[in-house]
Amino acid sequence: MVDHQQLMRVYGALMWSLGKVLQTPEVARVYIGSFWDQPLRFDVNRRLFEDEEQDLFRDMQSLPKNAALRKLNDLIKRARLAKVHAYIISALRKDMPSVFGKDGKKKDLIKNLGQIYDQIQREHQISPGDFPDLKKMQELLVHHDFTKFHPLKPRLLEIVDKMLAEDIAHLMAMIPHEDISATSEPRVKGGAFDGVQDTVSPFGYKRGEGIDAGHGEPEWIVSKERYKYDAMFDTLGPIDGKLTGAAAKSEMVKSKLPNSVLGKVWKLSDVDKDGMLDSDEFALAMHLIEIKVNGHDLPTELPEHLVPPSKHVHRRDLYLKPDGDQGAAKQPPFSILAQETQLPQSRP
Ligand SMILES: [Ca+2]
Repeated sequence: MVDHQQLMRVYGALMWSLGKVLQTPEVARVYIGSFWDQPLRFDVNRRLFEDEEQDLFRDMQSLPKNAALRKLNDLIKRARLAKVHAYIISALRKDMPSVFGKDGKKKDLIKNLGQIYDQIQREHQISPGDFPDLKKMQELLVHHDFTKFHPLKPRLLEIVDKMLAEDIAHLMAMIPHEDISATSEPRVKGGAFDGVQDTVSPFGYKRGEGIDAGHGEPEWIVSKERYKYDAMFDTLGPIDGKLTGAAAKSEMVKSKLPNSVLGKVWKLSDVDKDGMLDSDEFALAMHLIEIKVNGHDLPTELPEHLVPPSKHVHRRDLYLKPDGDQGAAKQPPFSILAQETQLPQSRP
C-alpha cells in the first residue's frame, strides 16, 4: 500500500519509464485513478483521481479528431516526399548517356547528388526538409541501374498537386474544429462516459464547490457571509443604496485579481445592468471574488442559484426587453474606457 507521496513518485517514474519504452512521437501520459468501491484509504487523492478521470475522458473525446488529423498530416507528408522522389529519380535518369560511359556517369551523379538536390530545391521551391537523407540515398543508389529509372510524368505530378490543393482542403474542412466540438455534444458517448459527466447528483465533478456551491439550497449562499459584505458596503459610501463603479472598484481591486477577471465579476454582479451595485449585487461580487481567489473558475453567465433573490423578477424583465435597451447598460468600471473616465485620480 502506498501513501499519497509514494503514489506521486510511482506516477512520475512510470511516466518516465514508459516514455523510454514506447516508441511514439507523443509524450506518454499516465492516468491514475481508483477502481474500487471501498472507502478511499487516502482521501487526499480524491480530487486527483477526479481530475485524472476528467482528463482521460476529455482526451478520449478528442481521439477521433486527433487521429483523423494525424492521418491527414501523414498523407500530406507522403505526397510531398513522393513528389521529391520523382524529381530526384527523373533528374538522374535524364543525365544518363544512352550508350557509352554509363558507369562513370553514374558515379559522377551519385557524387554530385547534393548539387542535384540544390537544383531541384531551387527549381521547384521545395523545402530542404522534404529531401531524403543525402548519405543514405547515395548508398542506396549504388545498387540501381539508372537507365531503368522512369522519366518524369508531369501528368502524375499534376494529380498529386491537385490532391494537395483541393482534396486535402476538403478533408480538412470535414474535421470538426476545436471550438465547435467544445460547445456541442460530446462525440464519444455511452458506457463509462455516462458517469463522468454527472450534472445531476451532488457527487458529479466539481459539484457543490466554487460557482456551484449553494446549488439546490433554499437559502441564497451569498447570505452566509452577508454581514461582512454589508459592513464593507456601508463604509464605501453608497448613494441611495447603491455603489458607483469607482467606489466598488476601490474595494474589489484589493483582491489583487487582474482587471480582466474583476471586469467579469462586475458584469456577473451588476444583475440589473444599471452601472451601480446595490448591497445584494455587491455581496454577490465579493462572493464571486472569493470563489476566484480560492482557485475556482468563474462562469460566463450567472447561474440561477446565485442570482440575488431581489433580482429574480428583474432579471426576467431584462430578458424580455428588446436588444436596444440592454445596449444602454453602463460601461463596467474595469473596461479600458471606464479606466480613463471613471477612475478616481490619486491626489498628490
Ligand atoms: Ca446594479
